[in-house]
Amino acid sequence: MDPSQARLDQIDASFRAANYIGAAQLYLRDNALLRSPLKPENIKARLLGHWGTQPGLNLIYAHLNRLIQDTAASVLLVVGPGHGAPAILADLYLEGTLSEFYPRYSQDAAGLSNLVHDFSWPGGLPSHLTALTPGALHEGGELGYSLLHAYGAAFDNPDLIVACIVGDGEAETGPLAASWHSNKFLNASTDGAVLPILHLNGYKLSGPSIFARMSDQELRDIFAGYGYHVRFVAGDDPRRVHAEMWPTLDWAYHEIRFLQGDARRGEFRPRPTWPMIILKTPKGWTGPKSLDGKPVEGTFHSHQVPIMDPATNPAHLKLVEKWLRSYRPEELFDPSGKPAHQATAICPKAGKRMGANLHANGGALLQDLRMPDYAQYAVAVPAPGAVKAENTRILGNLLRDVFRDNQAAGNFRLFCPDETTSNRLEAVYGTTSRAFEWPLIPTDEFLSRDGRVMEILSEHCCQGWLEGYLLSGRHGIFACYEAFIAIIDSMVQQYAKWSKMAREVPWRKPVASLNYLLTSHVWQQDHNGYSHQGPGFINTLLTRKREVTRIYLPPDANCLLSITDHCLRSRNYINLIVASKSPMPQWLDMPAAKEHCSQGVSIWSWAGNDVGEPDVVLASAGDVPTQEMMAAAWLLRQEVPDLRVRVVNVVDLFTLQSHNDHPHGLDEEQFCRIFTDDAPVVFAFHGYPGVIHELIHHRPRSGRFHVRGYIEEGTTTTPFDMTVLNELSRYHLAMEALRRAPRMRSVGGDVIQKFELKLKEHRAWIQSHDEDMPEILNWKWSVQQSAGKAN
Ligand SMILES: Cc1ncc(C[n+]2csc(CCOP(=O)(O)OP(=O)(O)O)c2C)c(N)n1
Ligand SMILES: [Mg+2]
Repeated sequence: MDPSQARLDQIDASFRAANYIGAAQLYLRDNALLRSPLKPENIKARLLGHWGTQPGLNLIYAHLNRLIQDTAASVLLVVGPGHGAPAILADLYLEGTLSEFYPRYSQDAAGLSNLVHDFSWPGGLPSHLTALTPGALHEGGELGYSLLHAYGAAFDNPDLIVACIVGDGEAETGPLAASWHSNKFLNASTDGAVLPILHLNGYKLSGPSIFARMSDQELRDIFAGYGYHVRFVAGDDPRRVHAEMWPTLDWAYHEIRFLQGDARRGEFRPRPTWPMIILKTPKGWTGPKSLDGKPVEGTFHSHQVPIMDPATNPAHLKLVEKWLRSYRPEELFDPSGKPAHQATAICPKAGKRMGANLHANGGALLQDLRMPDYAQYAVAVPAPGAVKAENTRILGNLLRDVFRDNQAAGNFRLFCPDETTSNRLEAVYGTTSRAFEWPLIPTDEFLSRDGRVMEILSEHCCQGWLEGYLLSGRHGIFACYEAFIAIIDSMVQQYAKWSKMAREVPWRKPVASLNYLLTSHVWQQDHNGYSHQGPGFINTLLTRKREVTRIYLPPDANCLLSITDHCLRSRNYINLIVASKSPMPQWLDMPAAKEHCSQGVSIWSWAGNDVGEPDVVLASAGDVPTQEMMAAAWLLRQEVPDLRVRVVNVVDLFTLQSHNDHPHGLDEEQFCRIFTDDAPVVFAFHGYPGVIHELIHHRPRSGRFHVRGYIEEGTTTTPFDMTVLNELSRYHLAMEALRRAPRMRSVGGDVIQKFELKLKEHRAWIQSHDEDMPEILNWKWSVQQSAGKAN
């Protein structure tokens, strides 16, 4: 549609109104409509927030509104510079959604006054976009993830266009730099579209952006290489920029529809080139040009609050007033304080407003996953330890059928940095494949346009896509090498913050949980060694809000099935599952596994010999530690039959914490029923020992817990040697039990000496044979019992 002057004027009025409301939020505690001269007492005591990015955001918002009016498209907006919250709040206010979600911000003088006052006020509106913001699924506090969230929301949403504003500073971050490649995974037929708008306002916080110093040709070239067709909109005269932005957005929209139309008729392009806009407007555009002779507009000096002392400097107060009045507020609000028709006429109506887009409140659209009965994938366990299995390979069968059963709904994806096969989950390729939209060649395996496995060698991309996918109302799981999940450590911290806040926002509906399957874990790195050993993600989740995180360490395949089923059905959690991919002894049959997992921790009475009071409790969490602890129990039964041991297995780590500190924590009575009141506990743990000490800190006599875990020893060596190096081997555990059990102090010495000799023998053996001793390799749990029953 050709730009009409009347609607260009409406766009400009909306742009001015939003700039006014945005700037007013930074400064004014009252006198929001400037109906009297600005006085020092109208100025907030603490001047917080960011101005520089705001005008660009407002320009884009107004023009997207026009596009929606003309096309009725469903547009979700992702705002990379989340520090521009006052701008977006102003736009939401003008379109009316802010008032609908928060009646305190009604479209009248009182509502506007509240909005302007509340921004950055204690208990008021935060300085960034948050879960409180209607229409938002992206915070933009920690920069770098906007484009990933945008693509995550677009996958499997064929009718959605996600407009994504990327700051030119944000674009320098690693995750953002990697995320341009997301278009190689976007199916033009079955997915929606993403329209990146790179906002070249020239500056970051205190320096120039790299992209802003590149020539147009260099920018065109780099983005053409990424598969984008760039058009520029540039200028510092709002009227001219409006006149350019309108047809450029129309062009982008038609390019999107053109690509989609072809694909939806079955005519896929081998290399679809998606549109992208580079918007070049000055940072702090329309704000104060200079301050005390120093340029402000068009420089990084406009990044935050450009004039900091208007309450005490009368000349600066005048400058602020002049700036605010330059938007002509008397034209933008009617006498009642309601935004004037001219300023809101460009806003779409009802559900078409970006603040009302339901995809930003994904829980409102969420459908349950159809879950096959996981018991049908059970490993038959005729007796504890009688068979071995690769735990993740068994899980692959369940995931394969989750894909099968949810194919029609198209709401489940697996995200993985190029390791689905290595993680032994390749059964999933029985019902789906890996997504890839660019050219395929005959030697490719498990690769197709409609694959639902998202493989890119970027943990950042996997995490960001999954977050966007979940927050827009779908389900997923992220399978990753344990050591390298730390790459996204701060991303998950940010996600946990969003999740915590979202729970406190009544209109946000629960979304599917963020599920991690960490495998190729610390104890099985004989192939890769030290660099691949890092169980620290447990620590990361340990310190997040207790409402949000869950940590599971299933000891075998049947427990892994049960736990994964639970996690995939759950809502609003961050679930961490750590599981082995190597052949491991299987302990519990399916009924016992179900029971054990539902309790989270239980006594494996079939593995111990305590009748009543044990001398020592042998506890473990994690599959390899459990194997070593079972072997330790076995050794002790052979060598010291008189010693009464109780074997305990922990699958849900938070059961250890006090129930006052975590909802999964056992109450004190349950805890003492399992761990006794005062017996020493030797604990074999998957991760860093300090984790267990932290969890049991409030438990009675916590000093009786003696934890063995990963102590940062590693190299390329045999699997058993990994446990030896970290003093978690069966011999170390058995010796610890003998040292700790009071009755054994006088009699355990000989056995301890024997185990120490075994460790020496082990060292010599692996040096000359390059593999573990036969008694380790061939060890099997052998107390003749039926398959384990948890109790
Ligand atoms: C990962 C990360 N590093 C640093 C910061 C601190 N920071 C906040 S805003 C900003 C500059 C952002 O520049 P740009 O993306 O160009 O946004 P705009 O110019 O639109 O404000 C920086 C460095 C951050 N928020 N996130
Ligand atoms: Mg910038």
